[in-house]
Amino acid sequence: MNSRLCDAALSRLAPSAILPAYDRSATRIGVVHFGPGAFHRAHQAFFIDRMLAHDPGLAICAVSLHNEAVRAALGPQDGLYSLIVREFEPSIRIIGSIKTVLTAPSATEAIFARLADPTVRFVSATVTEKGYCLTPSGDLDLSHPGIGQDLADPDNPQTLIGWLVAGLRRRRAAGGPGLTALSCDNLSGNGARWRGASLQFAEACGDFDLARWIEDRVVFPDGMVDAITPATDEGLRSEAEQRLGLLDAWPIQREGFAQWVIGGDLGGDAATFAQAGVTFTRDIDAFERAKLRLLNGAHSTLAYVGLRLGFATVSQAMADAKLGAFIETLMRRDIAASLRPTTGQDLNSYISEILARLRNPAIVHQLSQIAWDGSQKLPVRLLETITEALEAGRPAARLVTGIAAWMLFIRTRSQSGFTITDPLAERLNEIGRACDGEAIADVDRFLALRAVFPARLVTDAQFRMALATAYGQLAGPDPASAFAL
Ligand code: CS2
Repeated sequence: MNSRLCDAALSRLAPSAILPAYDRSATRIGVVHFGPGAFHRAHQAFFIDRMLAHDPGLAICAVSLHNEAVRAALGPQDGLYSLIVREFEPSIRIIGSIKTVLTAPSATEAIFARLADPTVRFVSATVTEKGYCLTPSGDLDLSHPGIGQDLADPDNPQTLIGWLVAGLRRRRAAGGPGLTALSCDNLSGNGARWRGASLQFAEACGDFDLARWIEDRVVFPDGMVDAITPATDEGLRSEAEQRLGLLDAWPIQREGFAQWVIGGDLGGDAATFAQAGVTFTRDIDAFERAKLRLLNGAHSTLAYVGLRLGFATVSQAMADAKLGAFIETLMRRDIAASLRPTTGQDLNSYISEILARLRNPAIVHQLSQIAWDGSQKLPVRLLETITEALEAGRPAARLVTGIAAWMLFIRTRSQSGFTITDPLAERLNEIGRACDGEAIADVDRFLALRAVFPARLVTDAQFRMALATAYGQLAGPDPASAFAL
């Protein structure tokens, strides 16, 4: 049995492993990150690992909001884990940027101390779309159970919004400086939405002075993040152990491509971020829209259509000639038409690059993983594009296919008793079980979901009919007829 990966064991690592290029004992925490899931550890923690060679004051205190799993895995490893980057020749790198892992329910005061610590310059988050507790219009959802709980008991927060505002309250009371909040989630205007929700929460608490302080002293730049990161499984654990010669309880894997674009300049930290490969732009909206609509819109369409056709992974679905061609046309025609490329953005090349990434057989990315949380993902990934297409008089038939496939996915899962992973799972199960296969009636049941479908779309006859047509084709004996070009 190999010994565990940890600081003391680094000297025993296999020579092929890339080690942190800095002295870990000299690093200091400068970032508090909420949500140290696989994507954070494959992406932001990787970029910060590169930064630490230039600025040892940017180590991460990772905070899990709900469960002990990450702390249980990385605590005995001094926060270390391995990252396998699947390029032509896979590489394995030890990531040392996470110095401490705390679990919110059992470490409240320790987390508040970090948030009030003046040497902490950044708070960041990877909590997925649902973690911001927003309404479809992007405001704080004051009816959200977690927000209600945090308003009732603000000193024991459960949500990202509750934690940040309570932490800033202590920071302000201690006379601390402002800080920068970096959202690393797939939301358009992710920084602005986090800022707006935080201000609304502080005001709902009646703490208007704090809200003004946040307005003046905390910056929330928007950011676009991208790296395809398949979930960790036992096969990856075995591969990591074989490559390292040590046991890593939670190795991470990702594709070779990784991109982090920030709207704004980060002041004195910009050079360190740029040195690590982070890019800055004054037109973050163009980068966010392109990524969320092209890559994530294709991902969600592939997930639900691919599962209907019996595929398990992204590359398997893309290898289907008809489906692969459909996705390429969807991207190059329907989604590209909704984008406004900025200076230096070459959409055709960007689309070709994304298609190659989706077709990469070395990346075993489960469609079932992408299919989670459809009620939170589809509005920003496909519904906004559809709305704009209808308003511009552009065709929307290909765009609605992914939505129709999601409806069929929910109906099939709910009627076969399989779990639906989605914040609206209870409501979706009710709808799915009520479906009887009559296309327009089934579609109308889903369109009644105001938390997903805006009135503008629900009242659009063309949208409704296109949905019903695609839904009927996908449910029928020849589902591929739904994506005949
Ligand atoms: C995926 C994303 O699971 C999903 O919803 O579409 O996690 C995707 O892999 C990342 O956004 C890629 O940057």
